[in-house]
Amino acid sequence: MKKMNKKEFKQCFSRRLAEKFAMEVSDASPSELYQTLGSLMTSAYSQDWRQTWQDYRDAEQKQSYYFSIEFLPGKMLKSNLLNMGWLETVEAGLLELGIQLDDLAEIEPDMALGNGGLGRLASCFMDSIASTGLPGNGNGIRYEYGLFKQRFVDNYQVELPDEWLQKGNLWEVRKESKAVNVRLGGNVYLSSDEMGNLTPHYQDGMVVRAVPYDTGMVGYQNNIVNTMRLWSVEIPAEEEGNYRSVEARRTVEDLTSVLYPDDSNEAGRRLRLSQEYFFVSAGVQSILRYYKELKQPIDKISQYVAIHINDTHPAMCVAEFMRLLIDEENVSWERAWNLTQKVMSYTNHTIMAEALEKWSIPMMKSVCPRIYQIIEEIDRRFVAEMTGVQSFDLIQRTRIIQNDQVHMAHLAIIGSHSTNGVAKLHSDLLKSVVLHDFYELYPARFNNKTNGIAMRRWTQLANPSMSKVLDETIGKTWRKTPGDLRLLLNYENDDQVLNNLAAAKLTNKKRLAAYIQENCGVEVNPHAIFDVQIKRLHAYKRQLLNLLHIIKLYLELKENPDLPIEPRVFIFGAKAAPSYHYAKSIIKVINETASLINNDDSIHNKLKIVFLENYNVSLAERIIPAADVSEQISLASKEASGTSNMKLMLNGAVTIATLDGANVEIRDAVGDDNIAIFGLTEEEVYQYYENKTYHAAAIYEQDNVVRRVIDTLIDGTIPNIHSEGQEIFDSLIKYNDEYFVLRDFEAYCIAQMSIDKAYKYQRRWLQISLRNIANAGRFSSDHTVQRYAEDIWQIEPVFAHKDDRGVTKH
Ligand code: H53
Repeated sequence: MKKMNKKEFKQCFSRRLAEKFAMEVSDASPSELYQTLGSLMTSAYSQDWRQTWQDYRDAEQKQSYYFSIEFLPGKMLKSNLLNMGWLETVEAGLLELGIQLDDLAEIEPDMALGNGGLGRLASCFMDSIASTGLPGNGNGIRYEYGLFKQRFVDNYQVELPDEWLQKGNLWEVRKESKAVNVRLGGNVYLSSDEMGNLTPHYQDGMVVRAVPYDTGMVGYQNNIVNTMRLWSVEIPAEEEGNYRSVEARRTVEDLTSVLYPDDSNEAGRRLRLSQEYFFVSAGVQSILRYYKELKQPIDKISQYVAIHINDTHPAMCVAEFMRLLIDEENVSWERAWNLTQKVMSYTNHTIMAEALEKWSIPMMKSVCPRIYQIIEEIDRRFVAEMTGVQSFDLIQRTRIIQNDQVHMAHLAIIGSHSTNGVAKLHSDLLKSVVLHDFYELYPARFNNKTNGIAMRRWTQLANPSMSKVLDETIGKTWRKTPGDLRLLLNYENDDQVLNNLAAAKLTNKKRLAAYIQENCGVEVNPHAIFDVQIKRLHAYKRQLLNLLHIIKLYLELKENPDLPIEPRVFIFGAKAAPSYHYAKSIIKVINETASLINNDDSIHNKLKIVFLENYNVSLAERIIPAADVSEQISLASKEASGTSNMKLMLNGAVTIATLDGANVEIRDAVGDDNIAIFGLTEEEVYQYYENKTYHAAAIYEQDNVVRRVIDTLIDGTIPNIHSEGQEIFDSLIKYNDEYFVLRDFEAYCIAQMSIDKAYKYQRRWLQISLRNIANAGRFSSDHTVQRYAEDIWQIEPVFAHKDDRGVTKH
């Protein structure tokens, strides 16, 4: 990519502004300036984009395709500038033109085509795949409306549409010529020739056009630009006549209109199934079309193509790939099946039963009848193959079609060569409990790939103050090699370094405090502990446990305003699925508790609660660098991995956590003295399930503290929560507290006390914080994708084909 100095940049920028808008810098609005900068950037990397593509093709490299129903990149302006190696020059050049880069960055809407961890992980992977020079592509849906915008009205969550495309999207390129047709609905019947070959015949149904929009995924200063391909639906020109009515057009447009706002919780709707088939079919068709251009025999396809199924949503890749091979390419079933298993791999992201997709047979038959036929045949052959080898019960439990439902995880496991979990504990649980039957059948397919995060976004972009201290202390190699953060351990007794880190944290806290003041009208003390829980609102994540502890502190302070606790600001960020009543009630109760506590002068500002609206990637970039404490308090066994835990640790926050998901590996990385662990272990949780000995009501009866705290939900202490307070109270006492909040309450309070105590000894606290930063390097997603590349996809970086300056050798 062309490097520019400041002077050249300023010239180019002014010239481009004049060409595009016929304007001078002084006349242009931030939006026009943003458009200008963006267009300068895309034209600068487009040559590398084309070259990368050509290199992969010329070298006939195996490529991976990451199929994900969600991608959550957030804003791309600064991240692309950083990866292009332009950030400093552009920032300084703009400043000389009287422009703040951050003002332009603000213009860009967050690209929010995902709900939470799953989508964000996919985007961290896209960044890392390009940055490590791996030939990998993304494949997903270009939703017209991203995840809803959250507002609070009367302390309730209200959802507004996210019209992110309204002002255009300068990063995407519409690729009309790469469009494919996708068939949905109707009927299909098979005819057989004298050789017994079956041919499908389609009747009715609809054919829609899938048009790809490609976005360049710019690698970190390596001249590689990969592609994230998102599909949008259109009515094919030749079918216009069939779509005259408004309703008929709507049915088509709906396909890529909205992202389902549920996170790890399936809605099981027909439209969702149609969305899944739409992007699966479009993606697999375009892969095959490309492969055929290479003129290689079909039997070699697994040497060129790896398809990754991210959670079960794209599991139909298995059947669609089979369909194309047998129906379109005339490959026999056996050969096609062999190739399919070699090409496909699958990641499981949850053990929550309600998130493991199952589709009713009638629904699947009506959305994608041919796919259903193929799944039926896969299931029939699976049963036949296993009969006599495995027990009847095991076969019944593992087959794809059971009780009139199609089990998508079963399809993904049976149809692929690799199944992985996303943290050690999670992968172990898959083997020992959740997918144990499959582990018995296919032990070699199971593996772990602990999640990771795009280090550059979560340090260099989000936390420039800390990054500067790191540069001054350990040099700059950590920017490319996050493992070098360990060098920081040499400075754990260096007061100067500790103070510099503290000063950087304070800068970030002041910045967040200003944002809080502006957006919530709440004044917070930047010297207070900033205690952060940011993630989707879900009962298993236990925001309620956090709230109950806050209420306990409040009651204690009311009794004794001089209680010697460190002032704390509890910060929440969370969206609830619009249909998730209980989660919305928790939001309401936290907000009402915040109003009560924040306006109570008698506690001398020792406690504040801030629930920031519309938590998204950009807000995370503001909150995380300012955090002192990271709340990772899900019920053990329920959080597959978590990734905010890694981001917060990297930014020096101290974790208070259960031994769940990747918290276990964070504990191993920092050691017991640098993390506050509490609560039931996963084994203990399973024991309770087995013995059925948990009685939340008994804890409530016996424990005065618990009772006092819980009663505030229903005794009027917290105003305006009449029905929500009762609902939550009942969930705990009447319905026996599904996520063991009361059981873990005391242990949590003790762990919180240890946090309070540790913070009092600032030097020791700073040392703990430093050790967290120093040990976070292992959670780089660069590392994670390299493991996927080597162990699962068998793909290699293309650096081999480039010299040191990134110039392609021929
Ligand atoms: O995926 C994250 C994990 C996290 C898990 C999350 C997730 C979703 O966001 C949506 C669906 C799903 O099955 C899982 O809850 O623990 O860190 C990335 O692996």
